Amino acid sequence: MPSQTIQWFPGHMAKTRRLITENLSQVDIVIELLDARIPKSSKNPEIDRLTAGKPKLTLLTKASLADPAATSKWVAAYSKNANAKALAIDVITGEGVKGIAPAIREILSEKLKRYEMKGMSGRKIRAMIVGIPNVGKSSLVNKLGGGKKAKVEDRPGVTLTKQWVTTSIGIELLDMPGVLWPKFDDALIGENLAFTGAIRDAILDIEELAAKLCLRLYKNHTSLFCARYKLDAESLTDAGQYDLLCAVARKRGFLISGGELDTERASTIVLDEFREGKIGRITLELPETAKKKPAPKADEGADVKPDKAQSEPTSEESND
Ligand SMILES: Nc1nc2c(ncn2[C@@H]2O[C@H](COP(=O)(O)OP(=O)(O)OP(=O)(O)O)[C@@H](O)[C@H]2O)c(=O)[nH]1
Ligand SMILES: [Mg+2]
Repeated sequence: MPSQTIQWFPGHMAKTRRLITENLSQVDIVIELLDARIPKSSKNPEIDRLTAGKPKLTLLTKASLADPAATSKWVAAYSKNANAKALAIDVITGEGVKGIAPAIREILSEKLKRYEMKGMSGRKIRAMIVGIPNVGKSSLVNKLGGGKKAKVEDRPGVTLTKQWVTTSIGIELLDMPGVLWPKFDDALIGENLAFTGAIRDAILDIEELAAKLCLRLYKNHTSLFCARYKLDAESLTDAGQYDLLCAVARKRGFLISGGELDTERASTIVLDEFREGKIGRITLELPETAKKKPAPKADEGADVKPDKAQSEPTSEESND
């Protein structure tokens, strides 16, 4: 899978861009969901452009799968000024969900005061939920809407059109299809989106993707990765990405007829277990910090761009 050639932009995403633009005037606020494991890579630059000027709440979702210390740093990074508020949430554990309505009311406080002065204090707030595919938009709508009103599945591209859902917290939510953008600045963004399940697996080379993930995990989350697959970290220091995938297959006893390693099965296992949080609570990228890592060797499937501008968020540091 040469990551630059991932085809992630099916036709319905262009339609979603139009849906966002067409419905923006009907909402008071945009709620942008980012995946807490990849808060930089899951931030669609087109969403900022399409929703510019609207009040926004950023939610880092699936927080139970991410490293809590990294999530705190990202919440701070995305809450830099009064108009930009961020919260970490998880709809499965319920973490942070109760904070959403107060955060929305705080962001809209001036507008709500004006409504009150006009005797319109009962007016419902309308919020548009946007984000990349599979980030948890419909799950959040169901959580706040108190029922299974929107379809949820663990694959990208489930919601195909807009849907209004009423909640008991005085906020009407507009669930939207997920949207990616046509060109990634950095191949790592495409990989991160594929690792976390935002891009359909059917269009990816699963073995190459899983091998890349093994290398990322071995390098940056060594103890979690090696503990999960009972690998000896010391003996793998020179291993390439495919060697690591083979090591997983060997340890798990995944063989096909003739005694060959079943790396396809190992790939599915590694990707599934990463996505389910079974390897550990792992965040794949961190906001910019003063600390820099040394440049990786050119053939290592580099995780880190050490010479990126200070203002840009960095890739991960070890946070095992
Ligand atoms: N662990 C965890 N899983 C979540 C969370 N939110 C959503 N999920 C899971 O993520 C998968 C996708 O959830 P959806 O709500 O369908 O995502 P979506 O953003 O609506 O996806 P599209 O409609 O395809 O764009 C489902 O398997 C959910 O159970 C969360 O906070 N924590
Ligand atoms: Mg959906």
